[in-house]
Order: sequence, then structure tokens, then C-alpha cells
Amino acid sequence: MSKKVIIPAVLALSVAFGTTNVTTFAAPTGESTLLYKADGLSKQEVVKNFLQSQIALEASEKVRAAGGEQFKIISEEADRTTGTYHVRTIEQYKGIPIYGSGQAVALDANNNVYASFGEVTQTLGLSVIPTEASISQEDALATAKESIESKIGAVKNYDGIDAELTIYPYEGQYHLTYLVKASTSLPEPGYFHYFVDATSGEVINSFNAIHEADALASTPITGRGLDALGKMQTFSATKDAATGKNLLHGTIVSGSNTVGINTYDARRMGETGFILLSALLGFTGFEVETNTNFFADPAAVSAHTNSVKVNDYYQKIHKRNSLDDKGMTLVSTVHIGSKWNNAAWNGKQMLYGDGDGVQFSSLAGSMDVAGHEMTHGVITNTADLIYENESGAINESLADIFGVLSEMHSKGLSSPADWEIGEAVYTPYIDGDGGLRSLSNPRTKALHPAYGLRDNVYPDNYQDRYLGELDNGGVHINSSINNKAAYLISEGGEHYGVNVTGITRSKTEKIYYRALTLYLTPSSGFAEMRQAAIQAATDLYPDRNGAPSQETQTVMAAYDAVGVTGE
Ligand code: L5Q
Ligand code: ZN
Ligand code: CA
Ligand code: CA
Repeated sequence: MSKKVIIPAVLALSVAFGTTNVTTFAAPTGESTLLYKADGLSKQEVVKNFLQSQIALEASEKVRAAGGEQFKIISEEADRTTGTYHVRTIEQYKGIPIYGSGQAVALDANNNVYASFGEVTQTLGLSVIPTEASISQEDALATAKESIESKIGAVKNYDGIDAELTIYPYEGQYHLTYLVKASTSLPEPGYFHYFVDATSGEVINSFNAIHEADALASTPITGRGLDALGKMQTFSATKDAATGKNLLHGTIVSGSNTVGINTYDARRMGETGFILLSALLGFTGFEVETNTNFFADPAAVSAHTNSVKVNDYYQKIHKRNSLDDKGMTLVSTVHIGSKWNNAAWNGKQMLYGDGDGVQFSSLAGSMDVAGHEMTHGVITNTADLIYENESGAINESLADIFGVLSEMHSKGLSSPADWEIGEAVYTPYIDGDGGLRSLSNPRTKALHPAYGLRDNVYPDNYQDRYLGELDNGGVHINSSINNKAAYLISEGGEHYGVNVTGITRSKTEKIYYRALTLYLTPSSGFAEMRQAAIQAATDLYPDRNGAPSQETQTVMAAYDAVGVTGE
């Protein structure tokens, strides 16, 4: 977290030219304060000068001398609700991006910096990092493929694979690497990340970030079919001009936005079918076809209609145009693998298993699971939280939070509140045992003793967090700590002696969406999540007479209650 100081722009500019006379002023009250005064400069100059001013002079001069700017603007967004302007940056070294770096800087209506999230690297200018690769991109791709296939078996078709030159900070050193990202569906869903040293060809680190995970004219039709829960649904589908068959290719129209929804069937089978149809279908699976308007595959009907519902939620509540906010087509594939007890986002699309019928029934049947997986798609396109350790737990938690909130929105206010994940498909032979995770009371769900958690249940405060290496550093475990905070913000309650006044679901989802899209960065952990939520609450529900609003106080109290305190 940056220090809260106001640096007049004139002084900040002189920093760049070698003067060390930087003035700091006392910060106003509250956790949100003005950081940097703008006058006269463009928004982009203000942001870059502000970030530059956060680096010690010697290092900052060296970066310039080395012939590059440390900060690169990657997105800009004006927020009409608050008249504020939001800029995301990443760090680079001689034009090569630094993995996991990122800042989110917020400007007020006068272009002053009032908030900044994301660590600024101090040592970049003092480091000597190789920038010339001695192995080729093809070599890096081959190395990654070999390792992936030694783990999951031969991959006949990658859903996507690319290698990008990236500087990777690892164990106290900067490495010039090719970051290889590979998406797979068969033989196993995966979203592999490989850091291949571009000077030696050695794999420095790797992880699987699977987020459980035509020219011809066609006519839109209305399809019908029973979903995985036995409910009749109607939905948008297509009559294919070439074959005369009806397919699960729909469109959602909202104002001037149109989003495609395509649902496919992996038919639980091996690679052969995929190879045949890959050229036509882009490796997503077989078409779900029918000669009538009736679609007879309940898992496919559920995946199709649930992705419409989740998209409606993001569109109506958050004014978001699909997962990338640019109208990308929503692709789902059902019947992945045999009795697979999971659902996933593989970096490109949703994947649903059929479940083994005991632990899970068809996972496509649960709308909150669709909301969870699709939120991973939103996160990839916004804060891009790294999928391990604390940032991974925040990533998982936001997927759960928007999973349950999208489901509750869809069911409407007359339905009972539901803060469980996956209850519609979890343990079909056991009634009333809720879902696989609970946001309202994480401690009601057991965890394998191998994790060594207190009472062998999911944690509901920071002190009980999991610090081992399983589950990418506990991403599906420690998420519960933030889940509980979100629940308390919405519904209120006493937790470890802290009283929290609930502020409703509607305000809670606005705060988390704003934190996710404007303030969280790839490396954000629990402390940054707290600060981002406080900032979002303060933007939406401003301080009065120097005192934080009820909404902001509630956010602070909820994070206090789960043991994530300020500083
Ligand atoms: C998980 C998504 C869900 N999957 N995957 C462990 O592995 C572990 C948990 C999950 F929607 F199916 F739940 O959350
Ligand atoms: Zn997930
Ligand atoms: Ca639920
Ligand atoms: Ca059950």
C-alpha cells in the first residue's frame, strides 16, 4: 500500500529532473486521501509522474537512462457515477512486461490522484536484466508442451497456446523468460503457465491456473428443453442453414449489445472426435443438435440457460457487456470427462463435468457454479489476480461472491437468501446439507485433516488461514475468509466479538464489483482487498463531515471481524 502523501505536480516533476525537495502534507482523515496534485498536466502524465515519484530517485533515473519507461498504461476508464477516472498500468523493463506487476490509479474530477493500488518495484533501475533471448519462442513452446504432456498425457489439440517474452521476478531475481500459457480440455482441462528461461531454456516455475475451470446464413429460433434439475426452459438457439438441424447457438440482446452463447458436448470421449470437428468448431466439442425445437440434453440446457442468467446479472447490475466487457461469446462444454466432479474456466470457456452421481450430480445444473466460473472470466479481464496464495484466494472468493449474488439476483428477492455454493448439485442423495462451501458460515463445511486446519473446517478468520502448498496455496480454502467478510457486509452480524451492520446485497455487490474492476491488481492479497473495498465504498457512499459513511464503516468492521485489519 502506498504512503498517503500529497505531492504537488511541480515538485514531482522536479523529482524527475534531479531535485530531491519533495513536500509531504498531512493526510486528511479517513482511509481514503488525496495523494498527488495534478494542475495542468494530462491524466496520463499525472499517473506516470505520480508512479515515478514513488520510486527512489537513483533507481528512477537509472530506468530512464537505461532507455525505457517503467510504467505502461494498459487501460483507462471514466466513471460517470462519480466523475472519477481510472488508469491501470503495468511495469516493464526496456519494453518487456514484468510478470504480476500492476497498479490501479484513480483521479478525481480535477485530475488529482486520490487513490493508488499495487506495489511499485523499487529496484528495477538498479538491476541488470538480460533482454536478448537466446532460445526461440518455438523452443519454449516445445519445452512447455513436453512437460504438460508428461503430466496429463498426449494433447492432440490445444484450445490455445502462446509464448510471450516476460520478465519474471522469482526468488529475489529477475529472469528473462517466455511465459507460455496453454489451455486444454482433453485429456484433462488445464490452464498451464510455464516460465521458460529465455537464456538457458530451463523451466524456472510452472503452475496450472485452471479455474475450476460461418459463412452460412442461420436463423434464430426458440429452443425448449428440460434442464438438469428437471425444469422446462425456453432459450435462444439457431437453425443451421447447411444441415437444417437446430443447434445450441443463442444470442442475448440487451440494448445495443449482443452476446453469443454457444454450448457444446464433449461426449465424455477421447481426442478422436475433437480432431475431426476441431477445424469447424474451434476445439470446443460436438454440436448439441436436434431436428425439432426440443433439446434433449439436460446438462447442455442448464449450461446454456445458466450462462444467459449470469450474463443478464452482469449486464443489468453492473452494466458489463459479457465477460470481457466487449461482448465476447460465452462458450460452454458439458459432459467433460467421465464422472468428473468439477466445473472449470480454462482461460477461454466454461467446462462442466457430469459428477459421479454421489458427490455431485451434473455440475451444469447449479447456477451459482456457472456464476463462479464466469466470474473467473471477468477477473481475467480486470484485476487478473494471480492464481496462487493470497491473490488466488481473493480470486476464488470473488468467484464465490458473484456466484451466489448472481444466483440470488436471478431468483429474486422473494426467494430465501442463499449463501451456499452448489447446493443444487451437491450430494444428490443427501437432502438439506447445503453446498460444497458456505459463505455465511464457512466453518460448517469439513476439510480433510491433511490440511491441518483448526477443527478441520474452512477458516473464517485470517489467523486460521492455511499456509501450506496444497491447492495452489489454499486458494479454495482461504477464500472463505473473504467470503465471510462479504457475507457480513451484506447481512451483518457479530463475528469474534465484532458487530457488523449489514448494508444489503445490492450495496455489497456494487462495492465488490468496483473494487474488482477499478482497484485490485494481480498481486493483491487480503490487505489490499480490504483497502480496495473501503475505497470502493467511500467512492459510492462518500464521507460526510469528515466521517466515513455507514457503508464504509461496515466494510471496515467486516474486515476487522475476519482478522484483516488496516496496516
Ligand atoms: C471448485 C468450482 C465449483 N470448483 N475446484 C478443490 O477444486 C477445488 C474446489 C474447486 F464451482 F465446482 F465449485 O471450487
Ligand atoms: Zn474457481
Ligand atoms: Ca447457491
Ligand atoms: Ca445434498
